[in-house]
Amino acid sequence: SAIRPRLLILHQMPSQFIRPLERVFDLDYKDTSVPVTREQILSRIRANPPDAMLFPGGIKIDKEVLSTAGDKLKMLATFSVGYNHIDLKECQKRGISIGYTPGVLTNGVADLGVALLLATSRRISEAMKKARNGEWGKSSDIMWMCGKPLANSTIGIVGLGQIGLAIARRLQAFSIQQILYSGTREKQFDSEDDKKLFKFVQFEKLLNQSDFVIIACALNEKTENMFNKQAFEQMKNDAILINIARGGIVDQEALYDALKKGQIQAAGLDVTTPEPLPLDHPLLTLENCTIFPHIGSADESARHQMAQVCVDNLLNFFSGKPMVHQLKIDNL
Ligand code: 8YV
Repeated sequence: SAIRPRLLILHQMPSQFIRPLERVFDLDYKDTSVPVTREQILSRIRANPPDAMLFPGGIKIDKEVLSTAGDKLKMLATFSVGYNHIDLKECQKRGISIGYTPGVLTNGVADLGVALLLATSRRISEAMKKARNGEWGKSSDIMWMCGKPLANSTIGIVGLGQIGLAIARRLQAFSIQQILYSGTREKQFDSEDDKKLFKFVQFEKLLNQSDFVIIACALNEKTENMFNKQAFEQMKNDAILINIARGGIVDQEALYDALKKGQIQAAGLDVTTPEPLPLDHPLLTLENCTIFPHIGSADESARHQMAQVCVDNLLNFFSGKPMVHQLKIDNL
């Protein structure tokens, strides 16, 4: 029988997604919830060079990984919409095709973005702690442990792509005043209401006019560390920063100083550098910094659809059909 292509799977997948793959591929898969280390990845590649790899957004597929795999590697399936973890130039040079999972996680990530904004603005982690440690009823401070209201506020969204726009649509329900957005291009809105609500502005203007700043853009050379000391100096002292995109967009040392000095009021991060954030990281000591463990797309529907898209991208590619979502490297 024809030799089956080898597929290296680098994260845990529910069995209903493994079964269709094992019918077509010679699988190199370890069903374990323990994250795989870089050394293990490289040694598994050396031991059995794959034709394809399936991996999450947190695993770096750089030149070393790609050259260790050599010419056999033809396709990458990333379980993510982000692709900053992949060396695209090296893939292009090697003629490697990339499948990814845009669209199916938009609602999930947008829901989590609103959840993180509310958790941060209404000090949920502090409140939970007080309810659990017996302060409730013992201190009248709780009555004035006030959060920041959304109504009549100005929201600034950095990157009004599918996810940024989905967050904006959700926030309209909170009687906000204005949505400023910055990024690569101005959007054309049809309705008069949208034309009034959404305003395309320069990054600096978004920083100094927004009550809530939401990072929803991709991580690339232009956006790396764009939230640095200078950026925080331009933000309102009572502004709240939310990051549901990539940790690398925020200079975390500058963020710590800004939060400590009250240069901004609070921050909510679903993404950090590195991930997981080390337990002794100073950001974890701040009451006004809410941190989630990168759960943006972790809702039943989004994650199962992402897994299905990864499976379909792989099966289609190796049967000569177009992927469901192929990353067009040349257009980037
Ligand atoms: C992924 C994400 O779940 O899609 C992305 O880019 O950040 C998340 O949805 C994460 O990268 C793990 O694969």
